[in-house]
Amino acid sequence: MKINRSILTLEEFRKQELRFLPQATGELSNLLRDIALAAKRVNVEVNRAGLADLLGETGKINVQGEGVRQLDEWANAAFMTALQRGVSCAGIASEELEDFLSFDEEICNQSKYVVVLDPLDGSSNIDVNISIGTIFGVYRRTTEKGSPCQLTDFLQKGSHLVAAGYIIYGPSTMLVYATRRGVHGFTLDPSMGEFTLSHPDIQCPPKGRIYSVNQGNEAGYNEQVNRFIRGCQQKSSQEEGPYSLRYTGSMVADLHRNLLKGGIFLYPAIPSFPNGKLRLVYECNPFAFILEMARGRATDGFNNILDLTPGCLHQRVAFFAGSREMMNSFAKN
Ligand code: P6P
Repeated sequence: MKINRSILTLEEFRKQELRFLPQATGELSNLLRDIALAAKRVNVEVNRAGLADLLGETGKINVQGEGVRQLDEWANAAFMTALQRGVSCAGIASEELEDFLSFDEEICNQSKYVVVLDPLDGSSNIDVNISIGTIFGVYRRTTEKGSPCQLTDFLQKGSHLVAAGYIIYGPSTMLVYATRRGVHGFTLDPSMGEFTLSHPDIQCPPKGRIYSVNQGNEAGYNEQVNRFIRGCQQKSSQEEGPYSLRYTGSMVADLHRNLLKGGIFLYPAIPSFPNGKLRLVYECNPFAFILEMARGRATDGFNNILDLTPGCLHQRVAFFAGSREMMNSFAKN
């Protein structure tokens, strides 16, 4: 059956996809529904944060040593609730939780999936109205169904991801969802409260004119990174046309733009983050999976991100990701 790509809601898309996977139980499809439900709830709060006094710090410090904003906590609770009530997930690991959380209810223990989650990344941008996002990944658990999930379920390589995606809360709210069958973008239609298929079969252009890096950290970059950045700047004088530096300080916004338009995102190790700043389990692995499924690439400067075995939930890594030809140029430079 050929998928009818006219305006499809996420529900209709899920049902049509299941036709291609006769052996599927529908559990992953239900998990996607639960994530979309939480995303709609978070979207409402993000859109009214400025009015509802949900901005600002809670005064708490998370496991990262970073100030926890009210909306971070609220978003984490929204996704936890939707995933627990949806009973298609045995537990989660979240940026906002020091340890993983097993839902440990009989019906949840029967689920074959666990979710890794950054509920609201880039939240420092909330106060200045820059796009922020949720990042998620779905693993098939390695521990036995029927028992509570364990830490090992969450410390799998990114190459073991079954699905991954993000929601970007921007001028429009969009859910991008990747499986080994492809990457698709669904834009929230606020008039009916439904995510609708707006970007079928997303593929990252093999090269682009955008490089995304925090040049304020340049003094801490190694020679390979600085040589590549200089190369991007010098290309401005060649016939290929100018490169543009685009960096918002919101990973989801920067990587979403580069996924659609082509480009490279760099967050190297720096003295204040000697292992890199971004987290492997719930930020870099999901984006590496999405990019690889969209013909892009992601490394830590040496190894494919998806080949790394996480040592702990909040492990940080250097992260380079984007168009395949630009990534190859970076690797060779
Ligand atoms: P810097 C946001 O805090 C975040 O984790 C990512 O979303 C973003 O790409 C990065 O940090 C920005 O870090 O050090 O450039 O402000």
